[in-house]
Amino acid sequence: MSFVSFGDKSLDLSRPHVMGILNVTPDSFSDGGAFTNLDKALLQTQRMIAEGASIIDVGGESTRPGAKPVSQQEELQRVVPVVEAIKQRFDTIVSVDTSTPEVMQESIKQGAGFINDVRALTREGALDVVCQSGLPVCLMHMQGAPSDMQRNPSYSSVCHDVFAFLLERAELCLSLGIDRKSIILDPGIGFGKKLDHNLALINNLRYLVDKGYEVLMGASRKSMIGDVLNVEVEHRMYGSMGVNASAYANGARLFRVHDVKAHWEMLELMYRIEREK
Ligand code: PT1
Repeated sequence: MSFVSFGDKSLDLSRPHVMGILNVTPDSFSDGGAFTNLDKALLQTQRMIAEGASIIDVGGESTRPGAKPVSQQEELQRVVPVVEAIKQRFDTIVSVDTSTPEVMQESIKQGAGFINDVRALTREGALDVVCQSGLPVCLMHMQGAPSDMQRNPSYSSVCHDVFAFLLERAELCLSLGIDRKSIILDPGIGFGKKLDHNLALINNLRYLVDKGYEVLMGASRKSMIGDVLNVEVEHRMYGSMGVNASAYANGARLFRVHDVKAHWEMLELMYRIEREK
């Protein structure tokens, strides 16, 4: 067993966990802003918990390719009331998908237990907030910014470049006193990456696990699945499960997904098989 504390709850990261996606943006890429009001967000939360989610990931900034930046005030107004409402009603871990230190801080006050930052704590003040909180953090790699990251992604060696960046950010966190087991690394599927970049990163995830870090995979319904299968976003669940099964086999233990039940069942079988020596 390998328990990591996420605020008022802890998770055994020797087994897989599903992080259910809760977009509170009006322009989300796959559920089209279906859950912008609080009641809908709570219903979706309840459903994802019932389907096996260990963590609910609340995000108020769309980071899909082409997405426009959001103001700090707008992000605060979208995210914080939802974090508060979930923590009042459900016994679950709330993750906040943000790069903005003020959003991190206010969400932590409302009981958020995990900081998920697609910019790996590079915004001024973000490192401080996370260090002070003692909470686990997900550090993700992105090349460029969402508005233009898919224009012409290029690397001299994608695995080398991405893993070196993540390890450098992780070592900075370690040096500031964050526990190694509280640092979760994420290659950032679709964030300034072509198909072959994404595939190579997934195939080589074990490298990060061997360095002693937990790995999070966020590939649910993304373009890389459309690129391989030629299917639209609403038909990417089976492809997502293939990617995530491969990531599990390569050592990932946290899975950020839309289709919670399907992934929970797939991962539970993989875990049970792996345990029986
Ligand atoms: C992710 C992630 C995230 N992805 C983490 N947080 C998004 N830790 C938001 C596409 O190619 O992978 N890890 N938060 C959503 N962003 C995208 C990016 C959505 C690319 C779609 C694509 O389709």
